[in-house]
Amino acid sequence: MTKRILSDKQVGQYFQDGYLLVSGLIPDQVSAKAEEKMWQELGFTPNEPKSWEGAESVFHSNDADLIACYTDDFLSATTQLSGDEPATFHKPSGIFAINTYPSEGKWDWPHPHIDHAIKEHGHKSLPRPFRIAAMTYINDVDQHGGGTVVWPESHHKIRMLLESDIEKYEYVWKLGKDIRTVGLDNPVELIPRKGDILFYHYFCAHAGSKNTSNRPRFAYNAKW
Ligand SMILES: O=C(O)CCC(=O)C(=O)O
Ligand SMILES: [Fe+2]
Repeated sequence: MTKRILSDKQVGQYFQDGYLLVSGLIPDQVSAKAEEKMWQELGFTPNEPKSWEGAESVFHSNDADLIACYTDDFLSATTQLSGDEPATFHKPSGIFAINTYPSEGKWDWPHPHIDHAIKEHGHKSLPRPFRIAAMTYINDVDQHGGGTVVWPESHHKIRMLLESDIEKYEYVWKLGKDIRTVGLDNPVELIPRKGDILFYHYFCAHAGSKNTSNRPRFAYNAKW
């Protein structure tokens, strides 16, 4: 049995919008330790912008304090939203961070994409490219500070696009190329707090956004 960690309202919201931002699945001390460890592992110093100049966005680590954010409650919520068998969900053995560093210039709405849409990777649209994805934020994000942007209900529209021509859209990269034709509107810029998790559906249109704040945004991505 899956432990019911999320309310019916939260699960309903996920099905309606194609994403859900959840707080409270990672104890504060665990996310705080993860943030501290991220700084250490990267070798950067908070409040010293020079220390992260030219930093790469992507960062992998198998550090136990970083992995600790994947709590039992986190996994239970992942399982609950996907509707799949709990035994088929495993805790990631490492973290894959997508960190966003402060950059000059004006904030603007980013272009949407769906994941697993790289042609060379050859992911198929059916039955689905993956089950569910999660972004885990390990520090507070200000407005225009690199919060993920999501397009509510885009997963329904993209599903309809796929069903309009299943042969044409056999591969996710083909579907990804045409998502702008489905009338994606009203994007939402998320403003997550430390320890928040964004769960998103495999056809949820989303994007990273420019960080115009004065501190890096640290977040992990995982897919099941
Ligand atoms: O950085 C983000 O907020 C989103 C990243 C993303 O969409 C991706 O890496 O596929
Ligand atoms: Fe993405």
